[in-house]
Amino acid sequence: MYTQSMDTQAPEARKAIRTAEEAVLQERFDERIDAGEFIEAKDWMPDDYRKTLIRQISQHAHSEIVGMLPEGNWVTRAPTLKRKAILLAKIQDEAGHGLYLYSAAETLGISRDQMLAALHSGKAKYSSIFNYPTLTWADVGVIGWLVDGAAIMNQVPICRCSYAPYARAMIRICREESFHQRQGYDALLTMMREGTDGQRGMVQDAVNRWWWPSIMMFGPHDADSPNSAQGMRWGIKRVSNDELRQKFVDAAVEQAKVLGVTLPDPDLKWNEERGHHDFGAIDWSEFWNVVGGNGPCNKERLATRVRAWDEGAWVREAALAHARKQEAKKEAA
Ligand code: FAQ
Repeated sequence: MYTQSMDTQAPEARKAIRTAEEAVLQERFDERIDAGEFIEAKDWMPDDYRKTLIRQISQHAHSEIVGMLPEGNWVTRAPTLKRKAILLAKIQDEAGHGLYLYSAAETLGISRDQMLAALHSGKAKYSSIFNYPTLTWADVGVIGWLVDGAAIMNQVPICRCSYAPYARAMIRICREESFHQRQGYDALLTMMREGTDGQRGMVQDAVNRWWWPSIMMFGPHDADSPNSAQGMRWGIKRVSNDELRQKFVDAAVEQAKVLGVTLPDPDLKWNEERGHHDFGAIDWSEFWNVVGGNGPCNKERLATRVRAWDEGAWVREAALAHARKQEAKKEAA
């Protein structure tokens, strides 16, 4: 056939040309990363860079969506109309963050259905922190202070991530996260300064339960973090897990003093030589147990997400039918 007769190169030769072309593209990509340039969706990128980004961004998106659940538990029981309105706005923001992030991941060639299927089947990870229960109203304030606080510490450097669509999404997300952190801290300050002894006790109890899981959010120690070295090389990760955790601990100690709560770590103390706070050993067996699906609320969180997806099928179908109708109208006009 004509096309075959034109194809004079042997498969090995074609492979060698492709490999040589890829080597040039790889070199150009490395130079751009070294120069601190941003990579856009249509630019050439190595497969592993693409896979790493899909992994991280989809996990991040799932965390935002599952992260709506612990606080959602308190919408109907918020103590005042003002607190209820603030909490609703915050939870809606988290949904928006999930949507920006799913969109950013889609630019890498994965579909939203694929990502959600991975979440619903329990295959995909999301942040360990959202597998803990919210037992009292003080938990909502502590999530804002500590969980959003840790999230911001981790996410500000991602605004400089080498993959531009992710970096752009993060700029907007970080602005909203600072409001989230402040609303949580403000709710706790009110309870500590204007509340009863019982309410102050609730705040301390919530801090005791959320402190360790919050510092686990940053992931394993650098020496035990399999993805860190390559993530840093590619400019996806700008600051290491341990450095971010340390910055978070240093900031939280001062904020705890203003609030009037103690952090539940007898080994937490200022180290003059290091210019940082030392802190106690993290229970990594608890962390990996939660990451592995066996935390206090993993099963409940996943079941809630799957139920929401199933019960929302009619909304997706209606939206598609509406879009098809609009399209047909446009064509007929
Ligand atoms: N939970 O080698 P590394 C939020 C996994 S958003 C579960 O260090 P990497 C907003 C990790 O995936 C919170 N798994 O991995 C909000 C990896 O497993 P894999 C989410 C974790 O990627 C607030 C393995 O361990 N933020 O809170 C966790 O270099 C309030 C080895 O770890 C982001 O996702 C964990 N905590 O570093 C919403 C930020 N830590 O995938 C509602 C973007 C580690 O190889 C209410 N992500 N693992 O099977 C990142 O910055 C990074 O992915 C890290 C992990 C730092 C999370």
